Amino acid sequence: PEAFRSLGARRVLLHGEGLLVDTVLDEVSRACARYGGLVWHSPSWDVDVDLVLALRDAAELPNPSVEAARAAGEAALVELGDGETLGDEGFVLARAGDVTVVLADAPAGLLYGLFHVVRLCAAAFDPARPPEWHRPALRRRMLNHWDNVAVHPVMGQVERGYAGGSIFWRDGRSRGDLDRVREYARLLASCGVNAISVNNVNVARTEALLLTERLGDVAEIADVLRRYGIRVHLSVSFAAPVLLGGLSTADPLDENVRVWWAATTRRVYERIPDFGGYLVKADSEGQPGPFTYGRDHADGANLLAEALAPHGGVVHWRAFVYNHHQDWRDRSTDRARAAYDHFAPLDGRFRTNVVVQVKFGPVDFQTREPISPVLAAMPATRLAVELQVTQEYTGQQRHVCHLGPWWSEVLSFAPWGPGGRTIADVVTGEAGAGGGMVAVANVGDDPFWTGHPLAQANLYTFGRLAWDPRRDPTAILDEWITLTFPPSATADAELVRRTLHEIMDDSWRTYERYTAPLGVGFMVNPGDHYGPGVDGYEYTRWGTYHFADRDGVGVDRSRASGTGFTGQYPPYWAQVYESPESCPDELLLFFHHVPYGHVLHSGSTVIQHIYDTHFAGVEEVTAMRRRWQRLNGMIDPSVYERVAERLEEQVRCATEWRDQINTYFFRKSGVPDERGRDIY
Ligand code: GCW
Repeated sequence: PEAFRSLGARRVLLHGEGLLVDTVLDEVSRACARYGGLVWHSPSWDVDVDLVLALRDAAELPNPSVEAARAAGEAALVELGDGETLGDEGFVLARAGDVTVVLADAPAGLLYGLFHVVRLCAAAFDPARPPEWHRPALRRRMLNHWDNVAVHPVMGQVERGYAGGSIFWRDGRSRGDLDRVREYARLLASCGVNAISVNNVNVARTEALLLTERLGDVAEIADVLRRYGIRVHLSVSFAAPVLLGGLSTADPLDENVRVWWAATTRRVYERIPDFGGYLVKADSEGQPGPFTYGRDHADGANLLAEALAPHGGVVHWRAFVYNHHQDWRDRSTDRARAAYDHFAPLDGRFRTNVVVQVKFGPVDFQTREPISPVLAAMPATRLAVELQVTQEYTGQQRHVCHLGPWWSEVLSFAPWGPGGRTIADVVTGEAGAGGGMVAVANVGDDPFWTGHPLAQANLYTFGRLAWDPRRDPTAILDEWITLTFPPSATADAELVRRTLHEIMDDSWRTYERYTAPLGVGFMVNPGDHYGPGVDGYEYTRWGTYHFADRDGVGVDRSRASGTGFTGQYPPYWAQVYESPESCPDELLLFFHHVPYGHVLHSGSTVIQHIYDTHFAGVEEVTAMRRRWQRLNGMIDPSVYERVAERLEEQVRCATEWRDQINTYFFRKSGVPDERGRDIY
């Protein structure tokens, strides 16, 4: 609420009509009621104001200072050279005399403009502030909830959820607490998210019913989210025609199946006119899909796309397809290859309202892996990159792990070689027609929303990066810190800010240091994926192996002697990754099996690197804990305590990682630590 102080103390005039304009009015009114400001909704013209929020369709405005502000905004737009293309969500902010003006072409632009003013605080009213305009680079900025309606016997209410229960569902039904959903919508809009799917991609029986019998529950959520410019999407089961429709097949080329999807989808739009579309996990980890009928994923996706097309909906079809029944003895199958092998040949066959949603890495949201080659292999397909805000493999919201720098590396990766187009360019697409950014959500019914209060920064950063994927993640983090820990009577704001940067800026790299080394991945406990389990997955069916033996470690994915995965990249990276000499250190064990004595570019051997990074990682976490203690008494005690308690756990768990990894590799290799530190 503090962030609204600057706005709420001002005199604000709002001009325009529409659902989202009403939302802006409500936001401004609440802020003004709290901090003593005033608000008018046109046509009250005879007033002096500090801020005007107006739709540009207004003809001349009767109040001279308001009209001057509007004219200044228009002039700024012309000067900025992009006057005609603010789009549905963009806005311009300019000053005229003592007045700040926000102009937009559509109500959503005003809503985002309002939140921009809130973010700027007093700076929005600085007379010297030059004009600026903003428009999202990506049209769809989406979160996927892996929330179950019915509690799943293993996964619970939220699959891979680390922030309590679902904010939508409890014990098999809708929670009905729409106030919480409303606050959530507000939170999302303030960081730019405009689409969410409300149920798990693993669709079980109860969840399948959301498409039909329980559609009313989805409609209720949609009614709330709509007020903040957010569309609802639904994860559906590919087998729905059989499960729900009583058909004998879900074959995508069967006429009755097509008719069923068309009719069912029509009913969805009757209830939810702005419904976003379907999200599908098919032929993956036990979910049904087109393979059952001898069809491919283009056939499957196009079936749903055809049903959605008349209503303007879109299918997000996940590329996360691999054999999860691999025999660990089988060295010819490589899970990293699977998405490309399945999808790249289908390029050009997807309808225009299909977005193929690709996990950022070829395996599974690891702390470090290369960027998925699928993102460079389908120029004729709309591609979205999928990130994981929920920290399944990055500390499960018990560890501080700020993921902005990692996502930024993903987005700025240039798959065709340095200086070429980037992943951000791919998902933006020509004229914004790309598939956008999607992330698995990290929010639950926890009082801090995300379990770890500092994990909120990941949610915020995702939204801001989806708005502008080229932004510096540290600047985004700075924004979040300033908004979340505003100056107060008891806090030295600068100390708080500096301390949080010290704790968070490099926390992803710290996490990388004390967990699985050099890009090899996994080494987590099977099932819950928390904490070290070096051989946890080594002899399983999941296709995630490290192949450590007494001589060396890593997965040979070269073309010369390995699985050939390197060949899925365009030539520049295919060559760089192919040889251990040119492969970047941080990915060495992802691409190569090397001896423990192999010398890295850093000058260290692999084994010594493992020891050094693991000792360093724990020291860094201990320093985080110490730094946090400086803030005792300066911030809300409940936030302080929650973070302090989680830092204890992080120190414990990082120590466990360090000792298990170091001991494991010492025992395998027999090579002692050069510095003689404790290895067990
Ligand atoms: O990372 C894995 C998770 C599964 C998840 C799957 C997916 C929803 O361990 O819990 O299932 O990815 O992305 O579909």
